[in-house]
Amino acid sequence: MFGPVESAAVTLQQDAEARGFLAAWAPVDLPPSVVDRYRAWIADRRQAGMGQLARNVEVRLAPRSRLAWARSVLVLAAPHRFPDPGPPPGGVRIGRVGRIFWMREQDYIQRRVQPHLDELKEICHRLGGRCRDYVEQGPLSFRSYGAGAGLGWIGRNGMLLHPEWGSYMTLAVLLTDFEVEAAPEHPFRCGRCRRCLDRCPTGALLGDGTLDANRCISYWTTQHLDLIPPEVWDGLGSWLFGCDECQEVCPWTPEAERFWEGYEPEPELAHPDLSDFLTLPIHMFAQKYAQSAFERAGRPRMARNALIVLGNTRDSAYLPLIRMGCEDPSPLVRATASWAAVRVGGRQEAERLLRDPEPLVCNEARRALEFS
Ligand code: B12
Ligand code: SF4
Ligand code: SF4
Repeated sequence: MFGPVESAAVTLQQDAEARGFLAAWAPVDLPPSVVDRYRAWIADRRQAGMGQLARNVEVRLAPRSRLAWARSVLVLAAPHRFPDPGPPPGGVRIGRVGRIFWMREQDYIQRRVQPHLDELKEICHRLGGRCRDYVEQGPLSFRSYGAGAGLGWIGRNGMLLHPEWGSYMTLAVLLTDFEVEAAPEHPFRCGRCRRCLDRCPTGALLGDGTLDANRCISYWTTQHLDLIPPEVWDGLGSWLFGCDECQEVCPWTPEAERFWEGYEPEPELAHPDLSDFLTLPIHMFAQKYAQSAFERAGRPRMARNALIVLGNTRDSAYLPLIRMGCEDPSPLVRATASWAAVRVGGRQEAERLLRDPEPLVCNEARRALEFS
């Protein structure tokens, strides 16, 4: 006997499944091996600049220390491997975006997933249970609970993999006080495959199902707040925001595209016009990218990322756009533009930035001229 031991838990799981989610139960207490792996990961500073992962470690690894009533976690997975909607006409659409960001994130979380979680919470209450939900926020390890629920295994690419759905899944969890038993562990199905390790452009995957965020493109492009060191630019290639290399290469990424019915990809998010980030006035940027991950990152960081993609082309045709970056009000953008300009042959643009009033900008312009 495994899984839910209360009929209320079975009812809740079935309701979640009827909504199109893959759903399964895990006990709230994590196995010691998971706790140790997490602690070692933090001790080795693999979290890079994501300080939040090193805070609240006790709650993350033992949620009962704060929510004493919690006994179990209902894990909900929704696939998002929709077909590529293709680029809209016009614009400079040469930057790649991770699939999960092809949806407006606040929109998919608040408008699509949250209402289901609210209804599931209501059902849980009617069944006499206590519960609390987490979609994107909150300090719980969704993948650990996914693996603990037997939904799949943690691949060498670090993702929770399902034998039919692959890894393109978004996860959400509902913490409850229902008693459940541990599900049997899903067998590890990576076998001798190492495709993701070989493909990762920056060597970020450590081989044990974790990664070093200091080397992960997704970290640099979506989480890092400041200048992206020029040493990592080559690895970033044409990734504008996020990275899917280690999922695309995986043989478990299903041939058949599969996505949850609530999800809709948007062409302007899948293939954004890079010139938007360098030319749009702030209110127009906020309007066009409202509620997307690009808005959360902010216009200057999107401009920073766009300049790296443009610089990495080493194509002088993009110099006029990079020149806009050299005149940007944000020092972060001007500093990045100095490196991008030199990469596409615009040394004069970088030389002009040697006289910039911001020390960050003239220092970077000097370094770009010296090292490129
Ligand atoms: C921080 C974070 C990142 C960071 C760090 C990623 C990392 N690998 O640690 C960065 C910014 C790099 C990142 C990138 C991405 N992310 Co992210 N990220 C998160 C977040 C917020 C926390 C993850 C975390 O705590 N990492 C620290 C590591 C050490 O912990 P962990 O990943 O939970 O790993 C544990 C398990 O693997 C467990 N474990 C290993 N083997 C086994 C076996 C068993 C039996 C058990 C029980 C447990 C277990 O041990 C580990 C340590 O405890 C989660 C959401 C959440 N709250 O969980 C999303 C999340 C993991 N990300 C997600 C996605 C989609 C991505 C990207 C694909 C986005 C993109 N296109 O760029 C990339 C993929 C990169 C990759 N290969 O992992 C999804 C993953 C879905 C899935 N199928 O796995 C999540 C769950 C978000 C969501 N709501 O769906 N992300
Ligand atoms: S998301 Fe990209 S950079 Fe990060 S581990 Fe996967 S392939 Fe490597
Ligand atoms: S590419 Fe191969 S090693 Fe990597 S997660 Fe997929 S099956 Fe596992």
